[in-house]
Amino acid sequence: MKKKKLIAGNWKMNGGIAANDALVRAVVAGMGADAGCQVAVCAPAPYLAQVQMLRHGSALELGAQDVSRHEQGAYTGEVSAAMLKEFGVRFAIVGHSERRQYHGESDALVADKAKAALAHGITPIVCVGETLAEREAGQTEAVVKRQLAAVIHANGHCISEIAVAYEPVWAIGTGRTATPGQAQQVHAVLRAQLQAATAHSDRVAILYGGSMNAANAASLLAQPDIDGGLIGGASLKAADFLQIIAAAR
Ligand code: 3PY
Repeated sequence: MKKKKLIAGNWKMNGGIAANDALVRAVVAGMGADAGCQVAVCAPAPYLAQVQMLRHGSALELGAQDVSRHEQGAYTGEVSAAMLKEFGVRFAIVGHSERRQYHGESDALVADKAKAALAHGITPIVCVGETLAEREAGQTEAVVKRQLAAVIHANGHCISEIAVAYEPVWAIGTGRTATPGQAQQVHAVLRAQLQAATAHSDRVAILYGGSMNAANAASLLAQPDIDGGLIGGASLKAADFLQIIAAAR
């Protein structure tokens, strides 16, 4: 049976009570009872409860944009995996390049966050990707392999329970997208790395992220090793997000 693709919206620090209400209602109505692929929205933490209520009874899944490496305690501002789980969170993005870049997140921290999510039955969407300078220096493969290796090393036999998102940093929020060929090349490298790490690598969805939109989704999703998308700006517009979902069927 063909594996269902996963389309996850990353709202980033956008939204508001009224806007979320309209967006989620439109997405749920447009998806229907069976979207033909898995669909999730990763909302800012304060809105998780709202989205959880709005999605109730639908096929839309809930995701968070980050998770603490810690279980509980004196970690002001942090949100634990156990807390996310209580709100029905199924996915948590970890290691998005915006967190690596603006919050100094290391490979080791990202690996710990993935571990914390897995311990509570939440699928971490582990983001990897190279900067423009790294691409131009021919380091793309080495960078993404190093980032994924840290997560593989920390998570051992659980590694088949993660999802991976290849997000070239130069394609994030820039309107530039990797060509389907460029993306496929990196996805194949990640696939081989996962195959070497686990006999169950076929369970791992490898998503493409980085300005995927309604216009380019079909050609990216047609690549053999692209199992879905992590969608930024286009996930904030119901019509665009629904077109991407349709392309993933
Ligand atoms: C983008 O599409 O720009 C993203 O960063 C998705 O996570």
